[in-house]
Amino acid sequence: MIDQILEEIRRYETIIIHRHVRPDPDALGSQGGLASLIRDNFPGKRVYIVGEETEDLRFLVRMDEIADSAYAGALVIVCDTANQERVSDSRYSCGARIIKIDHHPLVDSYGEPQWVETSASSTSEMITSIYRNHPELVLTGQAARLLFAGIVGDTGRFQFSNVTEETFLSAAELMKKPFDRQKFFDTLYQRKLAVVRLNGYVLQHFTLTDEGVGFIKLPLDLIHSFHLQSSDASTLVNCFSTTEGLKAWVLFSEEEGLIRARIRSKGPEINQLAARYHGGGHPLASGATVYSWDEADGLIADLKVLCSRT
Ligand SMILES: [Mn+2]
Repeated sequence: MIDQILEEIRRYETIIIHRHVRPDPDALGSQGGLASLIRDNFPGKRVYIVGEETEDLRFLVRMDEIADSAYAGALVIVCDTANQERVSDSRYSCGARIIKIDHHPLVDSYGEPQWVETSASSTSEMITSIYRNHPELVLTGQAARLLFAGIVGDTGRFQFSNVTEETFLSAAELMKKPFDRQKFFDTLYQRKLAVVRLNGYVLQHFTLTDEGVGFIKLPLDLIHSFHLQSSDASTLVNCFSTTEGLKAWVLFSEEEGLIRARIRSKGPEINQLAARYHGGGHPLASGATVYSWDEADGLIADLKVLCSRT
């Protein structure tokens, strides 16, 4: 599959790389890392990365602004995005061909070829494997930093169950390249004071049920009282994950007109449940959307049923 993808990359002059909306380090790391890998090994090709930026992760990589006309005859590669709805920048379908590179369970078939490896910790680990299979390729410190960021992000610093021997071998390979790892970690995990205060609120106020379900509801007015946006709350999803007796948990943060549910688990598989609430994701880490606090209570009730079975 890797050779097939390299072959396609060789065939196109313009390559535009997309990833999912509300990007995380793996989305940006796989997107930016792949772009670097192509630019550094196939000089002369036009390689662009597109999608909305988020303030917190701008330090990783910046996006390109391109005209619609750039898509004419272009190869589009979509990284880390299971379904087409979640692709950032709807122009992804305007190229000559789409390739999907992803590690989420296959929910939406798009692209040809589709390279999907659910056993990979991250899409960044998959991109790293291109280099590991072709050590003759140039991999710069900047590319290594992005791919390392993606692996670190999706594995919670190498502690989640998605970590395999391949994950460490990939990270070891990336660490051979020159980038400032300490500065990277310091910047990635630095938080605004207001977020640290909200973290304190969540720790004080989350509920733990007898079934082992943890949840916290963050209405918009509460988030605003901390001078934060709903998206700022997303970084707090794991802040009470070490609580004894916790099996699965959800952080609800309200936005204009909807409530985002970030669901995590230590055992019970929660992606089917997320799919019933307009979402999806991995067996132990998913996202969903509900449209009222009543619906949020429904999700919690379903999660309790799931947890009482295990
Ligand atoms: Mn990912």
